[in-house]
Amino acid sequence: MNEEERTEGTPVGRRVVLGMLGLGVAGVAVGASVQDRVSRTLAPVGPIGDVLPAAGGFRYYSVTDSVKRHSAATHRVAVSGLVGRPQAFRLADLARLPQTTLDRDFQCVTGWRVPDVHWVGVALPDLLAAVGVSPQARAVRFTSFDGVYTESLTLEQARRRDVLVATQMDGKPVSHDHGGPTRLYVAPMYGYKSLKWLGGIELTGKVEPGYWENLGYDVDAWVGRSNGRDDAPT
Ligand SMILES: Nc1nc2c(c(=O)[nH]1)N[C@H]1C(S)=C(S)[C@@H](COP(=O)(O)O)O[C@H]1N2
Ligand SMILES: [Mo]
Repeated sequence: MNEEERTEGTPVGRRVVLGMLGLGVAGVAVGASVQDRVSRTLAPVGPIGDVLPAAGGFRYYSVTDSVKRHSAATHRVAVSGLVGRPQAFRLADLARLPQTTLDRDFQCVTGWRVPDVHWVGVALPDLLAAVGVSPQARAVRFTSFDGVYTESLTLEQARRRDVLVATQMDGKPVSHDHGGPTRLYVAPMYGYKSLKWLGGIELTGKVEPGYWENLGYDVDAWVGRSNGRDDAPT
């Protein structure tokens, strides 16, 4: 898909050089923690790359040019629609709900994959239980405070325990560039389901296709099953 790759201040050339040198300490020089992981996992170019496993690093994706930062103190996730008790959850409210951890790969439909990412957050079924889902609800719609990106799940998918409102990634609060303070993490599906900058969760009567789904990608984006578009790059 045609997401813009954002390199967030570190020139790709520099990262490639660091990757070629194979420096685990590269991230120290780069500074930012997430950049650390990006640097360490960037596959070296050239012949060396051919003999090493294809270790994908995260790309930062955003369909919008810039996204307003939300502070951890004032950020809210509003749960609304077909629920008994609509509520805007602060991070402190989320922290009082049961916490779920998952160690899973993160896989973009375009082919890059980051192995074994450590996620912490509130399993979506626990959040849904806290607001009480109305009997008419069939689906969940997610909105980003970037103002553009949306996603959806059937209610059955949303009740899986490997779907999180993630607040931590690899031992730290989810960074702004990775969609913090709160992002969705849908472990069994391709990365485009894992909406960043999560601001709204609405229970609806039917699935409303999300941003990429309106551009032709599968609503059911299971990794390893029929997926993406027929002409999707691999
Ligand atoms: N709001 C928003 N969420 C998004 C996207 C986006 O462009 N905007 N891109 C999706 C895609 S295609 C992928 S692969 C992942 C990438 O997550 P990352 O930027 O943390 O690597 O975010 C997903 N969630
Ligand atoms: Mo993606």
